[in-house]
Amino acid sequence: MSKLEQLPAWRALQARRTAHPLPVLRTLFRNDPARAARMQASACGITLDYSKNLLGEDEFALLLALVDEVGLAARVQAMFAGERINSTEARAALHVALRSPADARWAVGEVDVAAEVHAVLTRMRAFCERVRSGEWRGHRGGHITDVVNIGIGGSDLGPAMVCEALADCADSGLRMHFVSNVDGVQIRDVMRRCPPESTLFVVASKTFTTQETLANAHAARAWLVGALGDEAAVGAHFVAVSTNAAAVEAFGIDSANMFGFWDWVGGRFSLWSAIGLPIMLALGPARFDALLAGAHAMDEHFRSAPAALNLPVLMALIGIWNVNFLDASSQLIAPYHQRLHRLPAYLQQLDMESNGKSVRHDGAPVGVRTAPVLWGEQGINGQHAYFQLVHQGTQPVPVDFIGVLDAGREDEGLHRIAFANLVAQAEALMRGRSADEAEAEMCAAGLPAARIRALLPHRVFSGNRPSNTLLLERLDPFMLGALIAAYEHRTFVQGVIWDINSFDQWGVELGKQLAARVLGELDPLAPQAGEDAHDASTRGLVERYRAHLRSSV
Ligand code: G6Q
Repeated sequence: MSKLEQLPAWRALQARRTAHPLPVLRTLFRNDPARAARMQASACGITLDYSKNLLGEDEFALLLALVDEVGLAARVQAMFAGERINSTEARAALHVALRSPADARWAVGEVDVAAEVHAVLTRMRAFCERVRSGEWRGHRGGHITDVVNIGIGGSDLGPAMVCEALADCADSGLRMHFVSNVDGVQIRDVMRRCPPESTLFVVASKTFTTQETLANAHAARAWLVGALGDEAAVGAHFVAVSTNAAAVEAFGIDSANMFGFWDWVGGRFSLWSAIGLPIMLALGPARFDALLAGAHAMDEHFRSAPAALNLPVLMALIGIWNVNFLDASSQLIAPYHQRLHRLPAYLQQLDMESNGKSVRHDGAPVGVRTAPVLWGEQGINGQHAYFQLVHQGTQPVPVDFIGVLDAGREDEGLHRIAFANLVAQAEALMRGRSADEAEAEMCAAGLPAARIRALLPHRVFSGNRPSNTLLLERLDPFMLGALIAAYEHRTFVQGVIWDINSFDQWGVELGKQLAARVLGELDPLAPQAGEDAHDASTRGLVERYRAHLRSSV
């Protein structure tokens, strides 16, 4: 039995789960008129209603006790103090320093992190103002109309998601494009749409060694030089965001046009750093500052609010209950706002890359289930597709409904329809439809008794399916920053409870290594890989591709 399973609160939760049937939400709401008001918390313009979870008072109290038993406060302090909590890479995880005010004091070892962060922000602001105002000129003297971010994973998902989410307050007129896939399709689409003389490429890669990003960057560079007929054009059309200055220079980008960040910024926590350059280009420095301010406000809430009122802690505890005590193996993210349609993909990386681990800090097996499969897309579309399984499937799928109160546009009437659906879905999952209710509905519709009998099992919804509802007052930079930071800290808290390192990603490495080897073997002129190089299936796939190449020349 793991250390976690031996903690008194964990054991008590387990015992309750075994000895008591799950609470029935309809009954909980009926018997406790104050439940909804009590099981809410707000911070930074975001309200979390967690009352539609299968938690009674006792389970909730035990989850709060767990927070103390795992020593969360000390771990939070260690993160904010810049300790090397990413133990396997011997690095701090200090993304919170990226969004703190200029007069804050942060240090990693002897280094004054705050000064470095704000020096880069100052350079980013100056650069973005030049591009946005038209002062920055392309090689042929025209101003920039299109920005293409080339990056992948943490160097793509954050900026892509935020630029989309806040597109309504983008005022630069710049058209933003994101290229991450290396199959040639995305970059070709961009090349078709963008005029080379007015396109700026942002090559974003922490390591500047990532195969996909470098291959796309080289393709973009060849296209640009080919179109403008001059190698020297690269200087006016390429900037880089990286921690690897030497590799950036080797690529041909002047280090004056490189914006740096640091090894203590994990890729999936990096949108607040220079990786956010496309965001600042699209929205302007003031709105980027507001995004940082929202995240900082959530940081302050996270480190100061008591657990029972702490948004990220509550979200984490509910997740723990769902995963470890209700056996939920997935978590659905359902934003009811079109602009948030990339949020699930962003959160998928944040959570699954951080907590998709099976060993503890000390290398021993965790012993309990860790991160669920996180998935989703904007909720309205989901309702007409996969929500069927969420309502009537055989496995519990906890949902995070995310809604925005202020439509902020002229189409309030349409927005209201989306909001009504959010509320109705959460209610339907909670209430379900009993056999009596289903029968009464069919009787009222005049169905014959035999038909009612046949249909009844299909028309019953068990209900009692858990969900959170997160409401943002507005979708603006401040609240989006706060929302993202809340999920970041939720992930961290769960990592603390499971005693895993949420900041490394060794699982990504093996595939990368093998891909480099296979790429060489796909060359039809390269000698065939030896019998023992791969299993028969892998060898067969490689051979199939080589044969295809040979037959198509
Ligand atoms: C994020 C991961 C991963 C990373 C990409 C891109 O936490 O480490 O998604 O962001 O592999 O890496 P580079 O930025 O180094 O190109």
